Amino acid sequence: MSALNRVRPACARRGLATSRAAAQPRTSLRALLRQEAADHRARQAAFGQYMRLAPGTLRASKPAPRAPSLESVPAHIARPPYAESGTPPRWPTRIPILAADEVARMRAAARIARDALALGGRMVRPGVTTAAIDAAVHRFIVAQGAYPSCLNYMGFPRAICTSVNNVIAHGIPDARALADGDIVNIDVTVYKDGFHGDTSATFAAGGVDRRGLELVEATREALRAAIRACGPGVPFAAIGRAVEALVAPLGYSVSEELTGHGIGRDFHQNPLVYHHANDHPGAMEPGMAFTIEPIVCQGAAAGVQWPDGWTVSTADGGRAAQFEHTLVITQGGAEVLTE
Ligand SMILES: [Co+2]
Repeated sequence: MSALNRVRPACARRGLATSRAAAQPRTSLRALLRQEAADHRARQAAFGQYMRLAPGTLRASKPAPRAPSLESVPAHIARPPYAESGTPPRWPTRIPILAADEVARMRAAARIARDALALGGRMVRPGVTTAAIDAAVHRFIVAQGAYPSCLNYMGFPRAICTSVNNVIAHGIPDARALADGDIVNIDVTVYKDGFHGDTSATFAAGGVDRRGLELVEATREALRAAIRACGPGVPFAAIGRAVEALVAPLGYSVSEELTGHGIGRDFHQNPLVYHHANDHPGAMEPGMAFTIEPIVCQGAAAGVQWPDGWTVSTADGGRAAQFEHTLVITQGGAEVLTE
């Protein structure tokens, strides 16, 4: 799961259908529909063939909001401190340096996350709901004696995030069946023995168009390039440079609003890991653990937050892809814990 830097709520943005109608009460419905059809054709030309999701897309199938169900986690499983309250502890200012035994515990959590993600990915196909994927991944994680870290993190209602097509991040699994041609990011974080491990990948449901597949492959490669850049003494800014060097020439943009993050005893902690070209200070040291999780967008990377308080989609409707690993800096480079 990404750390949220800043995203404007959907209602605060101009140009959405509702605010457009409100701002221009004299525009006829026919003119609005004509404009919408023209916008749709332009988007298809630019971004390819896929179903664009909007809050309304889910209205019919979306289950009523409900409190996260902690009963689905057996009582013997150790829970992170926010599991009941929903409120995570304050971020420590310093970046923790993990000892070898702590890295070993984190590696165990990370491998459960890796296996849970693989299980979720194997379920991706047209007709399967993201709620069904969530349920299966949840069952797998608790069967390993671990806690699905997203559950009730700041009130998040499910075990995993599922982000489809133009959803940038933090999509809530729901009763919408995946459509042929969807791309879906599944984001899994697991808490076990006092440590979190966090990983995500973007999967194809059925036949995804060429532009979608190219976006997914470029994002996968951007994560690989960013990991190759890591090592002791390397500035954190090298991550953003590596990602941008790969995706900017392809015409893609990188989200600045959602970032990677330190991880360990806390789900999210310092440092924030920026994936866009930046000159933020700080360098990697052996024992530091953090995620790299670039979100690469076909069009502009600016996001809008849906009324559910979680889902962030692109403002321009273009697709977004994301891959994520948790790594720890070693004396000689970096170990990817979720691989
Ligand atoms: Co994350």
